[in-house]
Amino acid sequence: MSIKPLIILPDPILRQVSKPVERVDSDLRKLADDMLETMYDAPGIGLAAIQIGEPRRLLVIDLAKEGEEPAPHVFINPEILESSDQRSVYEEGCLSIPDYYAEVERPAAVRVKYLDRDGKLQEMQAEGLMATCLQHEIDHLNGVLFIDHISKLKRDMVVRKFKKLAKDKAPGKMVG
Ligand code: GNR
Ligand code: NI
Repeated sequence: MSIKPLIILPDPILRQVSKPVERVDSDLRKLADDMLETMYDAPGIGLAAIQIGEPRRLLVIDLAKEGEEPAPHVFINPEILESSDQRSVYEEGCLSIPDYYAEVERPAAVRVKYLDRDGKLQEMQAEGLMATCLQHEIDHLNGVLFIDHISKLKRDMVVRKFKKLAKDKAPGKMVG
């Protein structure tokens, strides 16, 4: 297992639409394990493959709190089958947009189908933080970020800040 570097805004990789997984084999399970290790190290509660530069429709989630038993979930080719009319608001963050948080309104509950790490078809009815996290991660598979759900004014501010940070860190950039 290994920890992979995270892709950070404004890297255009984050805007790629990920491709369906064709085969759930040991290579794919290795990628899922690397994603879990990278997520735990960050730390975060979810991670989409594109956040480590792999444009495949695969995401991992673990909502267990500190001190609890880990509860890793692997979702392959997830699809939202149904979304509730009821909405809920969560303060979201993203490992690809470090240290920025904003409230996002989304359907409060979703029903998803996906393949598990054994390639078996599964369905899950999710609510609360699991529903929010699944929607946040499935957005990543479609090149969508949580800042796409906030006001344009706030989004432009965040993107400008991260563009400046990336420029200041660019190789060849001198101090002063
Ligand atoms: O670690 C994460 N926390 C979080 C909090 C509220 C809503 C969504 C998330 S997902 C995020 C990790 C991440 O960037 N996943 O793509
Ligand atoms: Ni994210």
